[in-house]
This record gives sequence, structure tokens and C-alpha cells, in this order.
Amino acid sequence: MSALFISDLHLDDTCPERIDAFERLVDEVVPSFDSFFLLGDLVEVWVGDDDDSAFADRFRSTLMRASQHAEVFVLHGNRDFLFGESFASACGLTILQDPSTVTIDGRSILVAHGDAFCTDDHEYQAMRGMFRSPAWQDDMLGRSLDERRAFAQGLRERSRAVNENKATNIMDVNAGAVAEAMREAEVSTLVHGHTHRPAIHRADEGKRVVLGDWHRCGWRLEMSADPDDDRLICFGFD
Ligand SMILES: [Mn+2]
Repeated sequence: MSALFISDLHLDDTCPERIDAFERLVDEVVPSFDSFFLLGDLVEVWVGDDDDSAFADRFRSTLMRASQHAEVFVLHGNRDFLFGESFASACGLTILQDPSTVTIDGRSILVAHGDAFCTDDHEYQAMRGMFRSPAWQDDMLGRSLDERRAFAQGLRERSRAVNENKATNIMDVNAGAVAEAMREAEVSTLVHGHTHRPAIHRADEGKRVVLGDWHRCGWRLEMSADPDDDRLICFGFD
């Protein structure tokens, strides 16, 4: 029971080499694994499962291929929190709650997008609560695709402007929030993304693997029975 993990691809139609790299991963790497975990922010924005753009179609069909090779699990990030059940069934994947405990080769692993641990950023947490509320999501999905695309565009610009003025430590995880989540889930390994700070950290509560964002290179974590074999790999796009 081996597992492959990725997150924070931030795919959109402006960066074809990243889409190509994702497709190569699905066709060449995913078949060697039993399960494939995508821990959020796979796309730069997801405006709803009814998105009929060429990019959304291509993205769905890549995931469909992945689900023929391995069991595919997706967590919502802060860009793709509108992935819904019709997206999941069209792609043959399962959407997991954030966080979730999963079993890989007898090991209990806590998986999360990671943003819920950034508790020092109060403004962000307030926004997160709003975007994840069913009432807000229903209202958003009731609007036309064009309206949703315009809203998403405005949000990205605002987030860029706000984050430029934020101290970087505020945007990282809070150590206490991580320790508490691991204690509660009774695990000694946590895998998450979101912060774009790829690393394997070791602390009293156990190991925390942070996946990287696909910016200058792609990142993936390969995991099987032996914790010493966990491999966080950076790979080129060509
Ligand atoms: Mn994120």
C-alpha cells in the first residue's frame, strides 16, 4: 500500500508546462502507487463543477486517468473549496474532510491542506470560515459562471495585495495548532501543503511533511510502510 502526495499546483491556463508536468506525473508516476492524495490548491481557482472551460475539461480528464491507475483522494484548498460531488464522481475520486486520518501500509497519517493551522492570521481564518460555509457557497454557486469568474479574479488580486504587507511568520503554521491536531488524531505523521515551504520537520509530537508548491519545480511525497523511506522529491518540468 504505497501512496503518492502532491498539493499546491495552482494550475491554470497561463502555465502550460505545469499542466504538462501534472499529466506526466499522472501517466508515468501514479501507476506505481496504490493511492494518490491531492491536498488542495490543485488549481488557481475553481468556480464550480459546471465550469465548461477547455482548462477545466482537461483537468477533469487528467484526474479521470489518475483514478484508473490508483485510488484518488482530494482535499479542498483555499482555491478549490468549490470542488463538489459532481466533480468527484465525474473524475472517479473521493473528497476527504480537512483534516482526515488515512492508513498507508498500517501507518496512521493525518492529511490536511494546512491553512487551518495558520491560526496567527486572524483575517485569513475569518475569510476561510466564510468561504467554507454552506450558505456562502450556495449563494456563490447560484450566480452565473461569468459572475463567479469575475469574483474569483477580484479575490486573487486582493489576496496578492494583502499578503504583500503581511509578516511571513504569520502566514506559516502555528506550532501549537499542529501539535494539538496531531494529538487529537493520535498520529505521529502529518502531511500538508499550503505554506509553500517544503520540508520534513521533526518535533516531539512526530513528523510533519510539508509539500511544496509547483513554482520552479514540482514536488511530490512518496510513502510506504517504512517511515525512513518517506521521500519528498523536487522534480523539473521538462
Ligand atoms: Mn492554500
